[in-house]
Amino acid sequence: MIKTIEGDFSANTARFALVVGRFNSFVVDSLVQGAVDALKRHGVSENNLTIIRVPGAFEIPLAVQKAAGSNEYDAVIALGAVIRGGTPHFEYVAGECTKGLGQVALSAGIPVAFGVLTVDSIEQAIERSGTKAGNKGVEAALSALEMVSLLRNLDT
Ligand code: INI
Repeated sequence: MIKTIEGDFSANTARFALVVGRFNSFVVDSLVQGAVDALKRHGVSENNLTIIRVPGAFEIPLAVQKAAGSNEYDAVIALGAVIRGGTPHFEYVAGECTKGLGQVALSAGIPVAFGVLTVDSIEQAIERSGTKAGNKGVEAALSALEMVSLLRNLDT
């Protein structure tokens, strides 16, 4: 028989930090709303949710690293939106945010969920923040919840 180890959505006493970029807040607010709603619908209490706000996506990795190292949380959910403009700025912000979060995710010791949109247009951002392409905040929150449970199952 094949042994399978996986997580589920039952870790609803876990504590979550949501690290949120303020930039493009009209989109990011919907990601936050989706993430909070998803966690609450799975039984997570608002008392176990902390929102940490940073200026933009570039600042997200450092705040995630600090939150992950604080022993206050069981998982960290990064939420932001980088929308391509007419300048190369997008590439740098999106690249550094993604690279930084990848590094933090491996060293954090707790799950770090990636809910940062990197898109070409405002339309794509809207599509991925609660309209026809779902809500990346919901996805990130559910993956954090599942990963908390998986790590517990891997530890035992
Ligand atoms: N920050 C974002 O979160 N999204 C963006 O689309 C964005 N663009 O395109 O400029 C952005 N820039 C700000 C950046 O994250 C930093 O806050 C800023 O450079 C100060 O360090």
